[in-house]
Amino acid sequence: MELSEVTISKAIIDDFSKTFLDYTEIDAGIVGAGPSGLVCAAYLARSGAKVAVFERKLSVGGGMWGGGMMYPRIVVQKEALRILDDFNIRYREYVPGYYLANSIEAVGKLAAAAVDSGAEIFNLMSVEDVMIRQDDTITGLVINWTAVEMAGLHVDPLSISSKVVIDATGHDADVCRIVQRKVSAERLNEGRGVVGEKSMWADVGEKVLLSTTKEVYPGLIVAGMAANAVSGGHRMGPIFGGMLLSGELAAKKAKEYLKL
Ligand code: 48H
Ligand code: FE2
Repeated sequence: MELSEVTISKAIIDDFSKTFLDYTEIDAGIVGAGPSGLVCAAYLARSGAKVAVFERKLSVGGGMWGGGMMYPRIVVQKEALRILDDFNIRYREYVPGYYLANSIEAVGKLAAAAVDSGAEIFNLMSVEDVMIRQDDTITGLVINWTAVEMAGLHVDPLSISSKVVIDATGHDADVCRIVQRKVSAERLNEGRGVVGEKSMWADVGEKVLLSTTKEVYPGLIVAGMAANAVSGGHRMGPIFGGMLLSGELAAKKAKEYLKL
């Protein structure tokens, strides 16, 4: 059989265009495909939600690939081992209470779990705005190609309707900052707005994630490092149990919001 370049092109354009069209209306829009966003996507999609993850970069995985200072290893604490088990990520005990995993294996398996569960990942797309209706509820995301943003081109974005939005954008807490600009700090995060993250303190930073992971504005749930950035939680360095648990908790809160 002689291969046709045009058939290859048609296959790609046809399938992606149909998928993109289908995902203009979704249950949950997750912004950021770092560890918290991927875990959230996997658990939400498992419960039957129509889930899309929008990732600015070419690669998924956010800050997990690089482990600690480019040593591709992550540390995970006992409380989060069940999530590693769930996604078949291998680990070993280093000293009591500290478990080591390969950061490259972890990203690969988290991404596979999200996709296997039915979540659709859109890479190379940046969320640049949100839709908010009169009743102060987020109703969707405004997206554009990252390449447009990088080239500084004046190209208008497209919009996706989403019943719930999860900000999993890491240190920048991008979506929360957008909402703060578009409404006001007093209407976000129980009147506190985006506080900004505090200095390194792994123990406190990890533990507080379970309370900073929450709905900060109607229809907007914040997860992972963004959760601590919004509520003034400490950073924690390359220990990732909190990111995994926060992604799981964000999925639970989104499920409640969606009444699933
Ligand atoms: C589309 C966007 C946008 C946008 C950003 O940084 P991440 O890995 O986020 P988490 O919270 O899942 O994990 C944090 C972890 O990696 C980390 O940095 C830790 C534990 N740090 C501790 C410390 O002390 O430093 O991933 C966020 C993803 C990235 O891939 C971004 O490209 C993406 O979100 N993103 N995608 N539209 N507007 N903004
Ligand atoms: Fe970080």
